[in-house]
Amino acid sequence: MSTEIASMAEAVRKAVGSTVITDIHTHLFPPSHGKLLLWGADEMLTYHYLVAELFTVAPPGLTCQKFWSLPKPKQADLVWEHVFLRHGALSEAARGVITTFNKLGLDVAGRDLDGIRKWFAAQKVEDYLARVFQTANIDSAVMTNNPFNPQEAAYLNRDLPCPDCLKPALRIDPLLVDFKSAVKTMKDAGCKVQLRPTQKTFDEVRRFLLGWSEKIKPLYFAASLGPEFAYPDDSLRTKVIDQAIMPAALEVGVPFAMMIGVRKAVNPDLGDGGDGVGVADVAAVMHLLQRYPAGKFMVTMLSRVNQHELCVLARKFGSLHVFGCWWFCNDPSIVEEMTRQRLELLGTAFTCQHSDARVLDQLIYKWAHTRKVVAEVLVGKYTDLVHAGWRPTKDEIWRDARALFGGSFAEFLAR
Ligand code: HDL
Ligand code: ZN
Repeated sequence: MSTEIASMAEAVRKAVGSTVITDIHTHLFPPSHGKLLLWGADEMLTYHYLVAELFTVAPPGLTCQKFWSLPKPKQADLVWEHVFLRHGALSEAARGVITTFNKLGLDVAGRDLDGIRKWFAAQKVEDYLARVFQTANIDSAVMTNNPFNPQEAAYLNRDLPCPDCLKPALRIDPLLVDFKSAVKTMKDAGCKVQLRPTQKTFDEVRRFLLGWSEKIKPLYFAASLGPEFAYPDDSLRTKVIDQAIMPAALEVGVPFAMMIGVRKAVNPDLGDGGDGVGVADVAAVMHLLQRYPAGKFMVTMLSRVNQHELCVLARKFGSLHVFGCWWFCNDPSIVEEMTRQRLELLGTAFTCQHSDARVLDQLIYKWAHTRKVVAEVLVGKYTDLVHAGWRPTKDEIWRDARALFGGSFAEFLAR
């Protein structure tokens, strides 16, 4: 028996370690979108997770204001000095930078940041992107394409080249959390919308969504929502969902992806790093699933507290696809807990992770760390099965590994 277990465990670690990954939510951009695509040592070191960490250990004289006034390499120097050298790269975001440098073959032990910078400076972004995808073994990564961001919209309207490994998603937060700014954007785009929520306005919002869907062919519509998100209620948000977003999503035939539980700007001085987390109400998702039986929904939630209830809901509705260990959940201790819980409640009918990478190079560490955790959870599950007489074949192990890393998502989209 122990030989069987050992051989199964080896097969699982190999399959999870080598399966190709589909990364279903990132903040990456094509190289043709210029500086929107972040990459390299200084971008990694100034990832907003690490900036927030810097200010947990920063010396008294270093204020956020002073930090933001510095050029990026100087910001990166401060993170490297205070988070890495003086306090140890023990956090997930810090350890991730080390993993990435290591897997790129850089001299981590030497701690020569300038030498590492020189290596990155010698990379050509198009080739480097391909190298990162190959190193992480990712077939494609879904972007976050936000037509309400003027800079992004300008690039998107130029139909610039985009490598096939980057797939579009239409990001629509302002429609739900800042309708006034959304109306301005849509008006500037020629839509006959007004702040007063008339049927004409909702029809124009739907036309805006259909127009962008025709242009970029998104895999899904996406929005991040606060812990207070409720549906249905008598808010404008419910009307926008019912009169515009869901009719457009159903007409285009794409899921509506909701990332729920972010408490925006709890400390605005930290910029993107200033967001927090709150426990949300899974019933809002339940009501959407009940209201739209023909709809498809992808949901990830930010609070650890919400995970079990979300999994139970996904057992009740095949139209709900649970994905990722989002943001503050993307830490090995919670990834392990969530993956174990999801396997126990959903089998392989979920997507175990998304990288949320904002910096291209992060793909390498976010997936290396996830593979390691998920492999050990799966070894445990298969061990229980082997002890009970079930003999998973190597093909079945590879099938199940792929399912968790994008296969189930592809099946969900195709259903
Ligand atoms: O709203 C989102 O898509 C979040 O993922 C935010 O971008 C967040 O800042 C983040 O980067 N999380 O990892
Ligand atoms: Zn994100």
